[in-house]
Formats: sequence, structure tokens, C-alpha cells
Amino acid sequence: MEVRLYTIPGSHPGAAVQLMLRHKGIPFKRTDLFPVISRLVVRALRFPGPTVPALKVDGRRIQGSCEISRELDRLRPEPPLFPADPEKRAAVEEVERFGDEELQHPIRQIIWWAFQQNSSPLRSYSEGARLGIPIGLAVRTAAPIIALEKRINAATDENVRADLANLGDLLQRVDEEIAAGTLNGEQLNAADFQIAPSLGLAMTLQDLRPLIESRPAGRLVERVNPQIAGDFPPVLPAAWLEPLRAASAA
Ligand SMILES: N[C@@H](CCC(=O)N[C@@H](CS)C(=O)NCC(=O)O)C(=O)O
Repeated sequence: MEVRLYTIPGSHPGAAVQLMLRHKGIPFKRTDLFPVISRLVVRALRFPGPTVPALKVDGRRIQGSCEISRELDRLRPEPPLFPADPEKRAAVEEVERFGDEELQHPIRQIIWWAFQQNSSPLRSYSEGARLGIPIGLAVRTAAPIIALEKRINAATDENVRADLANLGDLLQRVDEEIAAGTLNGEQLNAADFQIAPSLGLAMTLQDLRPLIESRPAGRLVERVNPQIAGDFPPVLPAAWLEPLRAASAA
């Protein structure tokens, strides 16, 4: 089986797919793309949509982390990414959907907003990436990419402030799913692999790390080890973090 993953350095759903491929023991090659340029490349490769992760398996194209998790289970059923019991499977599918549709995007908005304030941590996020040009050059020429990403992801002050105000509820949901055994159970599943990279990316921000690592959600990240590179010094306004801090203290 010939497998190639197209992703962007630091992409949390891209990290999710890498975790799932490793869980299955499926060898794969990886192509790292520049943000924004990735959209053109992925289209040129005739994937139906413009985003990564995008996977080619023996020439077949599968796009989107949730589509990919299902396809990997079809291709190699063991070890499974979804439980066999229909009720448990439905619970994992719902939490995976939550990770994909509700948790991923606010983290993406926060990180692109942060790069707009300070682009120097970008280098740390590119560690281990193979972009085809020196990382220093990529980082020095990143300003237009960051500006476009801010626009593409609507990473405005207003949205990011609202994301931070809502993050406490999202973390609470993750903790509840862990308590219910849907996440961080005996066997890791597609929802664990979906959610841990989003939390891992959030934890690259020094502002957010202490608010996540001390809770069950943080222990999930430690166990799954999504290997997201990056370290962002404090950048988020204290007033924007206040609701999250208050929720964490309560
Ligand atoms: N929910 C989708 C999200 C895909 C997505 O938005 N990917 C981002 C990277 S995390 C992307 O390709 N962005 C294009 C860009 O940054 O220009 C999934 O899980 O596959």
C-alpha cells in the first residue's frame, strides 16, 4: 500500500492523521506544504476540497480527518479506531465530530491571531518540517501568508476574544467525555486522536498551557503525545483570558 499524507507544519488535523496512521502501523510518506499555498497544491493534486490533511492511498484521494479515520479502519481494521459496539461507536463518532467541528477552528483562529501579533515563534512551529526551502527564509517571508490566514480563518480580535471566552466550555466537554470513558479509555480511538492534537496545539501557547495541562484534558494530551512543535510566549490580552481563568479556578 502506497500512502502519502499532504499536510501543513503544525496542522492539528494533520497531526491527528499521523497519529492514526502510526496507530495502525501503516507506513506513509509526508509532504509538508506552506499554509495558503497548500490550497493551490491540494487542488492541483485533484482533491475535492482545498484543505489538508489530504491522503493519497494507492492513487485514491481521501480528504478531511474524519473521512480519513473511517477509510483507515476500512483499509486496515486492526487495531480499530472505532469501537465495535454500536452505542460506543456512536459516542466516539459524536466526540470526533465535536473535535472536528467545534474544537479545531477556535484553536486555529487563536494561533493565527497570535502570529499576527508576533511572527518570531513561527520558527519553533516549523521544527522537523520539510518545506523544501530553508526554514529561516520561510519564516522571514511569512508576513503575507499570516495576513491571508488571518483573513481566511476570520481570526479577528472579536472572534478570538469570543473563542477564549468559550474555551472553558470546550475543555469542560473534553473532561466530561474522559470521565464517561469515551475519551482516554483503555483503547485510544479516533476521537482521542482528533482531540489531543487540537489541545496540544493550544498548549504551545504559554498563555493557555497551564490552564489545560492541570486538567484531565491535559493528561489526554500527555498520553496521546501528538508531537506538535511550537512554543509561543505570552501574547493573549489578560482581559480576554479572564473568563477562561475564572472557569478554570471554579
Ligand atoms: N475539519 C477539517 C479541517 C481542515 C482544515 O481547515 N485544514 C487547515 C489546516 S489545519 C487547512 O488546510 N488550511 C489551509 C490553509 O491554512 O491555507 C479536517 O479535520 O480535515
